[in-house]
Amino acid sequence: MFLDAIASNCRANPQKNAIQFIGGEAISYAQLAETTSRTAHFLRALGVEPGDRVAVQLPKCLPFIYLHLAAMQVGAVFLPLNPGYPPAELHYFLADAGARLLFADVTKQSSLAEMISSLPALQEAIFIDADAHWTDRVGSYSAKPVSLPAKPDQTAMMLYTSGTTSRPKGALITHGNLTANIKSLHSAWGWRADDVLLHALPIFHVHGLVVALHGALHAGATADLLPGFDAVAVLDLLQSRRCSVFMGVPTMHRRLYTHAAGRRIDLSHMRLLTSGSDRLPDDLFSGYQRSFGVTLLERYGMTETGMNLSNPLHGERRVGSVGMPLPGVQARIVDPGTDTPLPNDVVGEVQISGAHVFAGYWNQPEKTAQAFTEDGWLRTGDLGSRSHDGYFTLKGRAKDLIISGGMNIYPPEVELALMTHADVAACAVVGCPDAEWGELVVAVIVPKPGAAPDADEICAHCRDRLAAYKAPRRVIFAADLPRNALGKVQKAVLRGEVCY
Ligand code: MCA
Repeated sequence: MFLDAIASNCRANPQKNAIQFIGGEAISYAQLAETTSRTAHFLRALGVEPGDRVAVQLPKCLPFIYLHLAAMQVGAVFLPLNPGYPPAELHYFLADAGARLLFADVTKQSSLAEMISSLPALQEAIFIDADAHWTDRVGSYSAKPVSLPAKPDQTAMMLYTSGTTSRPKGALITHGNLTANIKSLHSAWGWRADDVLLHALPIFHVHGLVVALHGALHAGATADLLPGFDAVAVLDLLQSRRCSVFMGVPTMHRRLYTHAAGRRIDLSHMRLLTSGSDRLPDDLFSGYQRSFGVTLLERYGMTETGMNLSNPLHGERRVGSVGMPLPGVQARIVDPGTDTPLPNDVVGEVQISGAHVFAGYWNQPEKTAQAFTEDGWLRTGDLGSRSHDGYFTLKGRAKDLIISGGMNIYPPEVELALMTHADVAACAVVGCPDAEWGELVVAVIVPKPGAAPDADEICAHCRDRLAAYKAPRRVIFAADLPRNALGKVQKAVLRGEVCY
């Protein structure tokens, strides 16, 4: 299991740095093992049992990482939550998950107090100063690992993904899923113990947590953590020759490329630079080669699966393609109506199977059943084709989804928030192409008769209910929306009208 690999790295190289916060604290593998175990005993003392959901809404900090590993060590289900969720959104996740414990930032204590009191399953909310020494809090607990060895089919984490027709669903990721994914990436990307990962991603998503951080810890490598992404700092660190691996979303790579402003900056010492979470634009792929002397490795994953497809470490990294199935992953292109496999070069739905594919959605047997074909393949909802030599290319989405800065935003969620505004009679949310962000959220609003809503106020209304990244960047007022004969908004027509 993934946790066993970390434990063996701790035994093999206890003094080596596991995690180094740039400009801050560094911890060795021995300290990681010891404090994780103390945290696990702390959780046990709080009454956490296997299967309990332990929610964590913290910034990128060491306590987050200890709580993550410790929750998994005691067989609990780790539930990471975006620190940007306002109380209303957080309430939904905590209530839906039936979280037993919440760890949140001390600065949120007063704003969350009322919301927390309305959650019967939540036994305790613990507010943490992310900058304080975590060891002070857990130092009195045993440093011996809690011996509750995880079984492969036991849920390790629950990650919420939004739906096109429903509220967000908790995807259940098992210990077996995590292990399959990390072993596959270890071999495909050649992770090495002497790698140094420069980590600038958020750690509440699959990308930053499961692909990047787990990757480094599983390899016995060192993860250099930045609290957030800053193009100047990242480019300096990449040039410093200290790091060998960097993983980003296209918006990050765009900002690095823009910052280089045509200068030739040699990053060819980097062993691996990956791009994912959204499509990598062709001009960025070639611009990177020209400016930095490196070829980005584009790959494709999902919250429900972790990583599925990847361009090769050695061999052709094909522009516009997300590569081939990773070891242990099966991928096929099918007719989405019949689930029948299609020939090469024909566009259909990408479907995936393998030991890395999640166990289902929390408390949603119907949605789980809909997610899989009769013969057990996961329907990704992404459209793509496969070339004669096995490279997959994504061609669009069957689902109504916006990807902005690598974050998935489901228009129905934003529309639901907009519809609670007193002046909104009807609305539709679409993604418009944007060079930096990939897509930007644009809301088209039909005001109620006599109402004269203000665009800024509409955005503020959304931010009270949803994380800021989901709020519209542009609001357009219209007399009506283009609809088909059944009254359904024609989003493709709308995009044609409002995107420029
Ligand atoms: C920040 N803002 C955003 C986003 N991020 N708006 C839309 N989309 C976003 N992704 C808002 C902020 O709230 C702020 O609004 C304004 O944009 C400008 O913020 P800025 O400081 O420029 O942004 P940032 O803090 O630098 O963040 C940009 C970012 C970040 C670094 C690209 O979004 C990021 O870390 N993205 C990575 C997401 C990721 O890890 N995705 C993986 C999902 P205001 O100022 O008005 O408040 S997992 C996944 O997709 C699968 C499994 C996979 O394959 O990886």
